[in-house]
Amino acid sequence: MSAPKFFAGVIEGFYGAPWTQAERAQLFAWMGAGGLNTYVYAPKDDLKHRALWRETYTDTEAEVFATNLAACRARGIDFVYALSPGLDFRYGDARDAEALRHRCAQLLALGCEHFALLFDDLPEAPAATDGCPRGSLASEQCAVASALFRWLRERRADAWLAFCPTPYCGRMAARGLGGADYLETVGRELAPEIEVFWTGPEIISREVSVAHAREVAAVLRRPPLLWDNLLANDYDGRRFFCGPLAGRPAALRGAVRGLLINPNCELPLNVAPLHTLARYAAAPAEGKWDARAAYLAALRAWWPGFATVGAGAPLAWEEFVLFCDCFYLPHEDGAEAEEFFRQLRTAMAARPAEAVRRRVVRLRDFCARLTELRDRALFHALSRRAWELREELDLLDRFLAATTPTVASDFHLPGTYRGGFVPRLQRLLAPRADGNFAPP
Ligand code: GDL
Repeated sequence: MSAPKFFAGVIEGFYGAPWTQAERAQLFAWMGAGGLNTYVYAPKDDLKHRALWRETYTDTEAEVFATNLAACRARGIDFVYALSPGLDFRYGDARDAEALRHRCAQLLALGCEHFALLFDDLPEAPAATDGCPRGSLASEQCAVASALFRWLRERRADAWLAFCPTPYCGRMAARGLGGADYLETVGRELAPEIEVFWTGPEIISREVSVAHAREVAAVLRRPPLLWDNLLANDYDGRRFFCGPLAGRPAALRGAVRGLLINPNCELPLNVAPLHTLARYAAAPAEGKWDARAAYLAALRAWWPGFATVGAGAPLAWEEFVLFCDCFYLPHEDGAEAEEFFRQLRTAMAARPAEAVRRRVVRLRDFCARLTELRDRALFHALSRRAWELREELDLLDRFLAATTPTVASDFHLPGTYRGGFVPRLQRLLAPRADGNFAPP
């Protein structure tokens, strides 16, 4: 018997503007080229995915799905259609179960066979036993998902369903989100063929170990399907992540059903994440997964996208790597950025610091020259983050050039530079080393 398929691919599952059709076409081309086999349609802020999940699609909207299904089919990618009815689902009300089936019927008619039912991010979840005739949220959700699965299987022998529990990471489970014994109930009551999404110990998990996956599998009575938010940036508009899938050993593949990344909201920023995912999925299970090496190879693949217009010198590879290392992973900066930071800190105490200034200026100029990128979509995706980095480097350069205790800049004036209500709020509470927050 052949080994079960390992699901490797992308979840469009972030908050904010969903990808455009042109972006999805690009995504499917990248995925196909990298051998990635699964795409999940789950954009949180697509109204009919979540807030208005009962409404049917218009013919025009249905056509868009038909196009995407065909594009995926042509590339060997399973298109998974996800629906998030949890915000206001009425458990035990036959009309809502019927609304789910109605929506799935629309997609079945278009040739979709892969579905997902998502119950993540429900603000009311902790207290939710009211409105649950079966006495628990987990039982209700399992009943809904299992019934839908049976209904799908009656129509398509190969129909496939995934389920996202309300507590979908270790921390949420430990806090009892969704009610007592939620995951145990899912293990017992959810039809065994249904896959269960899981994001790891945290929503954004720095590491997902084999031991962790096995523990979760024991409770769920099936290996989890990783919904991996490591490279998602919807929770912080100032950052993006082009780093590798680090913190997931190759052996983890044997302990989960698959790994799907929910990546940066800006599609053009996902070249390196997709490359490293493709490499991860193909890496020898026994070998050591060298995330950094995969990342550097991925940057090589991304580098042609940084071709510039005009007669100026091309951008420099060295600055490109440093720039990318400044937007590496949520919990760590890349090695070059880390080293650069150390140099900066040392230089600030030993001014004037000409050698470090040269490096600052090179990176600052790299940021400024991104305006010359031929790939305008890439430039637009990068520009606000690059602008911010450039501003900070410019200010540091002024400081490193001086010997005075303070430094003035006409371009960094209070109110405009680092201004705004949110930054003011941020200064009221500072994160401490133990992860708690306190007034600074
Ligand atoms: C989440 C949301 C996801 C979001 C991500 C990162 C899951 C299952 N749900 O909790 O939609 O993009 O965090 O902010 O991960």
